[in-house]
Amino acid sequence: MTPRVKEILSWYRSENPGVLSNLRRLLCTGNLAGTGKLVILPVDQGFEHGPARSFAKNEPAYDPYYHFELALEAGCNAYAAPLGFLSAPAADYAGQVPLILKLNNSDSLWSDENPCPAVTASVQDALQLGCAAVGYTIYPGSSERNVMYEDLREITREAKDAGLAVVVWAYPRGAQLSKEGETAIDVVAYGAQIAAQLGAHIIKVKAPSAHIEQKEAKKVYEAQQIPLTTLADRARHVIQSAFNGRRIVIFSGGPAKGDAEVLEEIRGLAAGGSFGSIVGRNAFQRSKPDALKLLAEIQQIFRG
Ligand code: FBP
Repeated sequence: MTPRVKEILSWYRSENPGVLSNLRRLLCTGNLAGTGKLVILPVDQGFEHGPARSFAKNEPAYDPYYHFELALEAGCNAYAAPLGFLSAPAADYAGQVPLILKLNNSDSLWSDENPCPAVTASVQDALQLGCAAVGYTIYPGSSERNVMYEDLREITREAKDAGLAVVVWAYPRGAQLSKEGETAIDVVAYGAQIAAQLGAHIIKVKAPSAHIEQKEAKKVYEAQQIPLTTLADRARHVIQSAFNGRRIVIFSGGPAKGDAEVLEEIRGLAAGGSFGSIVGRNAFQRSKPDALKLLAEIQQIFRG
């Protein structure tokens, strides 16, 4: 336990000892243990985007065992996946890396302007797998958002009763948001706020752009001259929007890109106070040696 981890846990003091222990597990595992930073491997893309789009670039990644090995060898704080990918090899890796079970998922075979993921696993599944946390995606901006918020309310209550931490993927999208608006600074910050209000312990958002989607918000951003020029400015604003930095906010890696681009983005996020990153495609769509090298560089940046 380091002073920084103690400080972070103090923001969650209203939670029970089970939840606090699991947050501590997440913060005190892997190469970044004790720093207050997290690098998590998420592998739900097989479900979300389909197997070929996800794994054909690096064929070993079709194998659910591969991702446990990758998370362990890379010294990640945790590994997040849907029920099938987690449970297939889970017995062979019991207790070796903190797990986050994604409790809902969408597929790409049906495109819906207003998506609503299916609930694909339960808190009971997470307990049986020995998970540290459950994960849940909300799509603020979808006409179905209230279904997700209300399901999450129930899941959060159940997870916390069982002593599990709650990680929320806050991904605004829906008919009334433009494509650019999905990552607009005002929208990403709003998504982070909603996730915090819904009881998330860890909030995962996409890296925000400088675009402002909502007219009423734009007036305030301009009047208050909220700095948005650099990625660091924007990351700082998103983190401020999640209870003034009293919630762990991490940023997703996005589609696969070159090392230099990934690292530049991570530097910007780290400079803005990001608590870390959740890096999927930019990890498992590279050969394992390349992924290990990149993840080590990412961890080095967050370590400072
Ligand atoms: P990546 O690093 O691959 O972007 O993974 C993060 C993630 O949140 C995954 O958990 C999820 O499958 C994916 O992004 C969703 O991406 P999109 O919303 O673009 O379909």
